[in-house]
Amino acid sequence: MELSKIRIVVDSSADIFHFDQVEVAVAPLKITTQTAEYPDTPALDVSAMTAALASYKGKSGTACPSFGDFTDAFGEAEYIFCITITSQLSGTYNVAVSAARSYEEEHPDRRVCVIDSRNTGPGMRLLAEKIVQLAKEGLEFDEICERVLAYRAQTELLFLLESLNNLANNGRVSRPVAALAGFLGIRMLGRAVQGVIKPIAKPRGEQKSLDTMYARMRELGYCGGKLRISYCEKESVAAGLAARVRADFPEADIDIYPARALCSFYAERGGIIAGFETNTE
Ligand code: X90
Repeated sequence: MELSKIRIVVDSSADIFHFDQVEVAVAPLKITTQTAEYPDTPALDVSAMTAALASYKGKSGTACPSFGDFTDAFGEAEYIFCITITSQLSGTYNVAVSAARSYEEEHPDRRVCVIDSRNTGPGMRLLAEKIVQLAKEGLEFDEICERVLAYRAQTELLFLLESLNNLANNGRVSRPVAALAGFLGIRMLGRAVQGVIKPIAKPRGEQKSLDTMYARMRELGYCGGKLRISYCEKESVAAGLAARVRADFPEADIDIYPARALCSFYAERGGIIAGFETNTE
């Protein structure tokens, strides 16, 4: 397909606001406290939000984008690929699907393919990059939809978190799971499985945690393919994972970047999220 006919629409948990060759539009999630609201847009100072939340004692939560946020993001585009955060943990996917239906009804000549990423952040970025690649290879709209779902099954998402407070307070992990982390340097290493958070280890200390994380990547089939790592505040943690990968795969395609508001809120300070390809050189 011609790249100029495509628009990629993501919710803000993808940490993407711009791509070089393809139009991108973003439906923002929101972070809310009893005293402030932070729309997850490029204008938001995410570090300031993280700092403000660290000293805030009241309730905080998040809200998915509205129907109108998605139709605004669809704009006037002819062919839309819309990638959302896992439908198991957020209402975003359902909102996107209903916005897509009404968009297609209103414009019978236009198409929207809504993809439930079954994860978030770097996992969504991998899917977006794949869409661009397939379009460049000349595939048609329906083929791209199919192939991107097949690709999703060849990717994995692991995350290493220092605190699970915000996930637990908002019911995205259970209390017993949350209680595992946060004491005496214990972290949670988790994996996205069928769109939900599955704890897989509770390593202690940064270096050991990163060793465990990389070992798990290898077990899941990572062998030098793409790796995308987002981090909240501590870039050194992401760099530590990348260094382990580079020791075995010096040529690996790795990208490291700060998470925007939604992923920063849940990953919390010191958290990293890694999306990677499995079984591809
Ligand atoms: O609709 C909403 O309010 C958004 C809710 C999002 C809840 C979960 C976000 C998790 C972000 C934590 C590590 C990666 C989890 C992978 C999911 C399967 C970051």
